[in-house]
Amino acid sequence: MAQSVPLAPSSWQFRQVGTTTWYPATVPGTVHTDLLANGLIEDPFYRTNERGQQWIEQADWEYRTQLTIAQDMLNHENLELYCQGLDTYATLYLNDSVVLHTNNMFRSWKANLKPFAKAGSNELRILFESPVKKVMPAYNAMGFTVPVSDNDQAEVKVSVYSRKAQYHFGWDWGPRLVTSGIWRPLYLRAWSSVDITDLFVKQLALSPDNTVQLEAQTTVMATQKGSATLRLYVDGQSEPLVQREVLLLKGHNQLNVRCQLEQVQRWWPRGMGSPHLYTFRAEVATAAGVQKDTSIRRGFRTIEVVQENHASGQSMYFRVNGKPLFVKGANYIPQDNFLPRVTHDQYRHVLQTAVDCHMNMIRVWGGGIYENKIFYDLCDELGLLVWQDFMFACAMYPPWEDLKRNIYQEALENVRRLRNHPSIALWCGNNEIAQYMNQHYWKRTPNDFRSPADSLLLRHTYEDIFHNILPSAVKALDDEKFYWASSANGDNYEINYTANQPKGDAHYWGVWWGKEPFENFNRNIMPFMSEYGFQSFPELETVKKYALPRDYHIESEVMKAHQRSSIGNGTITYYMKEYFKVPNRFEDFLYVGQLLQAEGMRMAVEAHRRAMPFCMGTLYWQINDCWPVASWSSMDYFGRWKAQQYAMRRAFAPVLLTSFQQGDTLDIFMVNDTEAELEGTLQYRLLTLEGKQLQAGQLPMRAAATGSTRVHSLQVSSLLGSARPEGTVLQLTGISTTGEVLSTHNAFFARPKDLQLPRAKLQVTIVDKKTIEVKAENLARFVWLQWPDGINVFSDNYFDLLPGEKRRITCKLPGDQGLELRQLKVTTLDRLQ
Ligand code: BMA
Repeated sequence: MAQSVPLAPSSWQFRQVGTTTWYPATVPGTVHTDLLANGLIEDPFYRTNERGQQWIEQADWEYRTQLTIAQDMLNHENLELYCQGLDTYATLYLNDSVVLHTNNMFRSWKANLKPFAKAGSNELRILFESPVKKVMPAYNAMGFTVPVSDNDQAEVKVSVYSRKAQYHFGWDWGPRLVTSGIWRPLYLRAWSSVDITDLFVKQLALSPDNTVQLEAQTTVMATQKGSATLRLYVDGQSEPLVQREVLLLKGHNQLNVRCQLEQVQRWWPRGMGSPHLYTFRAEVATAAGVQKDTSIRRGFRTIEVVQENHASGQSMYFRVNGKPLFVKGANYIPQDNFLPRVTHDQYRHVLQTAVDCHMNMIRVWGGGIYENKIFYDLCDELGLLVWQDFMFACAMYPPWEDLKRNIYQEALENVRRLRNHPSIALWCGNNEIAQYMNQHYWKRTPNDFRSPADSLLLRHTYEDIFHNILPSAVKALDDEKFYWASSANGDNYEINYTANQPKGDAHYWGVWWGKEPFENFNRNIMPFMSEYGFQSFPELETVKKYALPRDYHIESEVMKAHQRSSIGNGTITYYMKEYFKVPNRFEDFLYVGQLLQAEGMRMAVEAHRRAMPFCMGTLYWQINDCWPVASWSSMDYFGRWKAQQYAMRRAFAPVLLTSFQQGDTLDIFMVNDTEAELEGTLQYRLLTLEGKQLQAGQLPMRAAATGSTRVHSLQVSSLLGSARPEGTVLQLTGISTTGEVLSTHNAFFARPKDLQLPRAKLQVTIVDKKTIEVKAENLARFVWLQWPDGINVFSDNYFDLLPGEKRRITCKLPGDQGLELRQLKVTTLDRLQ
């Protein structure tokens, strides 16, 4: 009864409005990538090319294709064009008749082609108006400007006036490339009689004995009144789970049927169990035939965000299937400035990295996009929870009623689109606007506005969008989900680390923006840490992709064009001086910069985990990049793991030994995310960096389940005796009663710059084609193995080896290719001191 035909990606052409030549285009795509493919611009990511391409945002663009519509499609009662994403101000013409106007990149659109289509060839033309010019009349008419952060890199900041990905206008890790285009697929849909447009399997209740009460909500369009049979199937079974005779009315019908499933397997986040999924399919049969193309996947779990008052404030944690979960994860940004070219493999790589690093949550940050289906499908399958922001970040938004209506539709659509995914744990209104309002916006001088009323209007608009419009969309369509108005969000827009009554989630940027020492991660902890981070440069292999050897200096024009934080280079250098010796060679600077970032973030994650259960979540800023750049990412644009990524894999391990020195006391903690209490012994060895054992011993150890336990405290002065802190390392090993190594940890008593590192004297031997053994005679810090142009070739990297220690490392090389020592490059910190 319905036929869907995707529009061919290659039959398109495009041109700049006002010019005559049409060029081939790819759909889905963007203007920039089409210009690039035709050799009309150079790679926007290369050197400073971005600067010369700012004219593109000022132009209007047209796309066209010939749509061949078969007579049998035309014979249907309805013929529609589904547009999953148009960026942003588009007018669609079929055979020169206007069939649709759009004004929101985040919404999908449907055009009725029936009155305009003919059998055979039809011309579909899409006009994209410049997103920056389009809003100017309304911007000018307002009489005052809305406060927008400097992430919007233009003088006249118009990012907030359009419903378009905010990072397109620039960010402190991204270029300004304000693109346009058909960014998600288009398809033709022809149908008669009935069409199923949505299926939501709502979980009404999930009992302790794993019986789930469901309400399947099927949305059906019908062209006439009549009776029909609705059937719901689960997991490919031939017998329907429910079957109902229903009366369809002409137009929109929502058919809700209740049923239950017994002994379901629950969906568990990573680390708690397996993420079981069920497939549901709805079918509607009428006299005209059976419509059965709607299937969705669903997992059953309960997720609560628990906020309980206690003596020292208010908690904020996730309870999944009744069990408290310590959240480990990262913030995620769009993977490219040109979204349609991100491949499924790239999605898998980022999310698999998260899983490999023991994460259980990813935050989809509000300056990007509501992600593609593949993202959430993978999160569902991998057991990754999603903290989902609505797409608003770091700015106030204009007080326009039509914009608010547009936002409400956007919210309804995206909540509807994503509500079946068990991975979505929470909807959050925006990124940092509550905090922004408090810190910056209110400090504006009254002169910035015509009158206090303007300022109040913006405040009311904030309240309306984030406390009324968005939560009511969540409530209307997915009331089981928790809504959180803004991240970070403490008490009354205040984030006060020294508050007597801490509550909510926090973005702690005292490290980096405030130049506070990494050690302060131990002091600035709130119940849920949803952002903190530190920058590094990508490694040289990545820099080579956008810079020439003559650019190899962090202050060169090209390197600065790929460093968008106003304080970036200075801050990296400042911290490097504090913790490491600053090397002269560019390549070494990049390496040490990565170690610096890795050390800072390790200290942060360990501090947050030690603070469990007061702190119950930690999401670092940021896992990925949208172009090759110096940024806070732990993995660069090409998917290369930075040193931080390896450090995160260690720091997020389910069982973690960690230490923290305060004055003369070294506290040793065992953090245990498992549900079993751990018992065993803690072995310690104090060594010189050349391997002489100065002290050794073992102590009984017991670590609580799902918690952080201080298993021992050592007095540093008596431990070290006459040994120099700069010349010693304490090796800690947690061993279970059955002899299994639970975790190891090396504690140093001096910062890397002060360590008196002897030459590591590494020996690398080839074990077999894909395995090497690395052995250190003396302490080797941050062993970095490089393979020419390789991406994540080695099973571990940037690791320490104690004197005499050896490690086997496996290598991922394509096909039969074997390792050769002369191609392998090994770097350690001692060589740069
Ligand atoms: C946080 C984020 C981003 C920003 C990052 C680094 O505030 O929400 O807006 O890129 O810090 O400054």
